[in-house]
Amino acid sequence: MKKSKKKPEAKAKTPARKKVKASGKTITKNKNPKGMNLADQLEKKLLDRSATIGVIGMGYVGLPLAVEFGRVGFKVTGIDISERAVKIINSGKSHIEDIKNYQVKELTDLKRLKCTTDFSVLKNLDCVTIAVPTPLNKTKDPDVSFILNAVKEIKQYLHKGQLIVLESTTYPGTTEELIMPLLEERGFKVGTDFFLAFSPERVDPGNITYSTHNTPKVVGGVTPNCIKVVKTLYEQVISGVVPVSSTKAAEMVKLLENTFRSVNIGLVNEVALMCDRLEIDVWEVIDAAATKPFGFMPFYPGPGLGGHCIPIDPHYLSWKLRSLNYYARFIELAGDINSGMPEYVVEKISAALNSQKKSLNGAKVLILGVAYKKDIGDVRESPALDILKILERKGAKVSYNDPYVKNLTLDGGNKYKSVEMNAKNVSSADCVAIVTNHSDYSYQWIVDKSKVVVDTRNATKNISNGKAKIFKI
Ligand code: SAJ
Repeated sequence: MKKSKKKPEAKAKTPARKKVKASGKTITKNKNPKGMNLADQLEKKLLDRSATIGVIGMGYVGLPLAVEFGRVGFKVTGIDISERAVKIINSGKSHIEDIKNYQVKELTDLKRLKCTTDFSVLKNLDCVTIAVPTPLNKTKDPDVSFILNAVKEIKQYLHKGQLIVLESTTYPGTTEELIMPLLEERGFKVGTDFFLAFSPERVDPGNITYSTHNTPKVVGGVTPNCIKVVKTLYEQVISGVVPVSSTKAAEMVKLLENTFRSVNIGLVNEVALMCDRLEIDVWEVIDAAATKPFGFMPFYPGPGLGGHCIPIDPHYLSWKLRSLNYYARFIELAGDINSGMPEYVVEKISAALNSQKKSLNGAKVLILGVAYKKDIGDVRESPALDILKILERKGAKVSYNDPYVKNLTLDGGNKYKSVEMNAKNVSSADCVAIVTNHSDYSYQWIVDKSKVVVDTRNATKNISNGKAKIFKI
């Protein structure tokens, strides 16, 4: 019998390069010890940073998340269908306001962040988070097509030991009723072969206090192993991971957060309509109520509800409940009131023009601020767009200024360019309407130069009336 050749004693390996965890504990890159199940193996790779992370959707949620993972030492692959976004990020730049270029460049230089439109990279990724849009379609029903497209790609490359996390806001049940069956069609068992979880994003665009790394993260898993690995994943980058009992609970947490805002904004918008009829200054009333140190949280009236979340997410919840024969009255009522605010603002502009013996038809109206909230440039679902459209329809000659939004195309096709904020443009307008209260504006100067001002944000609260008459909502 051939003598088996004894393998020369393997040379003692130099100890694996020690890496120091953010917490100061050293971690070493060991081989996966025999006998660990896939969840334990993934957990170990997360702790020693050898796990590879994928983020599908390089938008206002995905890019900050990718940056956080890259910053603590993970190798991150960003996946997006937009060639433009991929190109910008790979060139070391950011295409979203909350992430600065240097934050991307740091990581691309270190080869810790690379983006691609090629989903086949998924076959080499240990963890994949999905941060794609979840809009409403024309009939105000959930449009989960972006999630489904991402999941179909993931399914193709799903492999043992992989963790899939949905972050996009969606109706309760999406993860386990829609995604899980699709992925299990590959013959893998969730919780044993692969792991599936939901963790709502809580990005507040423009918020300089709270960003991804210091906003507590709720996580829900399909099985105990799923919750274990998703908790470990986010614990590497976020202080405060909050596990809940299921993915449905985690999906519902997010919808409660945003429905809470939408309903309270709807309430305060209705209070504004009531105070208008009572000839009471709603802003004074809210400020006074806000002096109550307990049991009250101020919300403020506005021109309507903008953004890609608050006007939309609650309708994911009411849609799901309709399928269970329940009518979510608060959500629908708040939606009615909030979506009626642009019309109310136009009524105020009409009243302001009347005070100057002018009619809306033919009047020159200057809108200040078209972003959906102050100090950002995002116009998605912005009520300013509705106000512009209604004013156009009623024959007004509309222009706008927004330091964050240089150009604007209304879905009807009309194109606008932000006009200069100069005395000529302001004084020549028959009415100036403050729709987004950017901090850049000098409100005293605006009131001094305007014939009449409509203020939808109480931006002129500290301004002496100047020569213009101020109409507040
Ligand atoms: N608005 C009012 N009155 C208020 C507060 C807001 O009219 O008292 C309007 C705003 O002008 C804006 C809209 O409502 O048009 C939404 O405002 P928002 O402050 O909720 O801002 P978003 O939608 O950019 O961010 C929200 C997050 N905001 C906060 O938590 C403060 C949070 O609800 C979510 O984390 C995030 O959406 C999301 O991604 O879901």
